[in-house]
Amino acid sequence: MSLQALIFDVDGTLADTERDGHRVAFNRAFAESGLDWEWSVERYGQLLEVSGGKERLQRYLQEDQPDLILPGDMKAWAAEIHRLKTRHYRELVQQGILPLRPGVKRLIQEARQAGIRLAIATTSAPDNVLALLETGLGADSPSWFEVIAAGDVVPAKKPAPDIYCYALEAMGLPPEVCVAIEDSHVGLQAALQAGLTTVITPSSYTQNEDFTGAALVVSHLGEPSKPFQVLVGHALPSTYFDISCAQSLLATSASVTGSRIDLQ
Ligand code: XBP
Ligand code: MG
Repeated sequence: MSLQALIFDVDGTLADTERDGHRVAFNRAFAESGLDWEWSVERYGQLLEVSGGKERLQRYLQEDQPDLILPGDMKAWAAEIHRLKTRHYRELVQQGILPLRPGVKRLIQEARQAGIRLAIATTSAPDNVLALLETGLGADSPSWFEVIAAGDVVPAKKPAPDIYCYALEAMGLPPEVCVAIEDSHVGLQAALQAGLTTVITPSSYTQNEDFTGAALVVSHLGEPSKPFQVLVGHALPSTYFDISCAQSLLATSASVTGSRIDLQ
């Protein structure tokens, strides 16, 4: 199969956004709402098991604030806090404190030059994605992505495959011609269930997660001057992740799938 598109996750993959971005933005939204809650680095790591900020907030309420009496419906309350959080997150991103991870910009530029199509599949809210792209890659960069599948566009968030299926459908492509780039176990489950060959670049919160099923796990996408470390799988002779590397992963996983079919 010939590679036609790369589908990028956002948080943890494009940039390490959770600890110093989303977590801090939540804490600022709590303070702005008169709540004396402070999500520590450790507690936030546990809450990341739930994807989606609004959903994460509801999990926190159930587990840590069971006696809290809300003025109204929990979902509406979470949506309002989340609206404040999104504003704080955008401000943090625009301050430039969340740089793109190694190799992200290079790979996106290479893909554009090679005519490989680009998409985003994330649980994060669309505003967050736009802020990160515009700050990291330039004001016109959102238009480089044929589809930015984000947030509530599908009701079932990762690990459900829905957001990847949505992106594939919007591009009119089957999964066999695309490679997904993720950083987490939850994201990997979503991509695999959508039938995608998946590369993992673990982020600070996901270092010790289970990446069984990934085609390749590398420390980061790497640069010619900053080689990646291969954690699982084979990438030789590449020392950084490029289009030819994505192409050969696709060819390998196609032959694996083929041999599985042959055995049945
Ligand atoms: C990561 C998430 C998001 C962010 C916060 O998404 O689970 O919920 O933590 O963003 P991904 P929101 O790795 O799929 O990019 O508060 O907007 O949900
Ligand atoms: Mg992620």
